[in-house]
Amino acid sequence: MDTNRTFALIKPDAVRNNYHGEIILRIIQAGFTLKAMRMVKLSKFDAERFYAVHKGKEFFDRLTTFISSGPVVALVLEKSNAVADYRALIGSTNPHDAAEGTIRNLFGETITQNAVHGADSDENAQKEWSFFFAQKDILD
Ligand code: 3AN
Repeated sequence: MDTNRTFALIKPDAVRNNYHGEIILRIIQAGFTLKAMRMVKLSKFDAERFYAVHKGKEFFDRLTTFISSGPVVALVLEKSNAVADYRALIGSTNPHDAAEGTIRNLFGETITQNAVHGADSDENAQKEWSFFFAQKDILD
């Protein structure tokens, strides 16, 4: 399992607000290297597949409608301790609880429209980037 890579998604609210450039800059300045990047608009069907682990939860429809509402930027990021360090950089799921200076604190609006996603384990990171990228699209 690759412990030096994680998967990140810049969500439609951040792209709509033109925050995606600044978010990528902050990710790079925090020491991550971009290994793959792709901008895409998901269908509702694909959003439901991507967030399948949340199926049945009260917020599932709200979340998948939102994620398919506009373009997202999918990223594969490399750094030692990538999963944990990226989650520290973005802060808590709810922007109102996210620590000062974190990406969700700076750019998130609500628990659904929270600017970015980050994989929560090495295993999920790999599953999630495989949803957006073929192996050949990811730099060595
Ligand atoms: P995180 O992205 O911080 O790992 P998860 O995996 O628990 O959070 O949730 C996935 C996404 O579902 C979150 N990014 C958030 O947008 C949304 N979400 C989580 N909990 C709620 C909730 N109670 N109400 C609305 N949306 C939620």
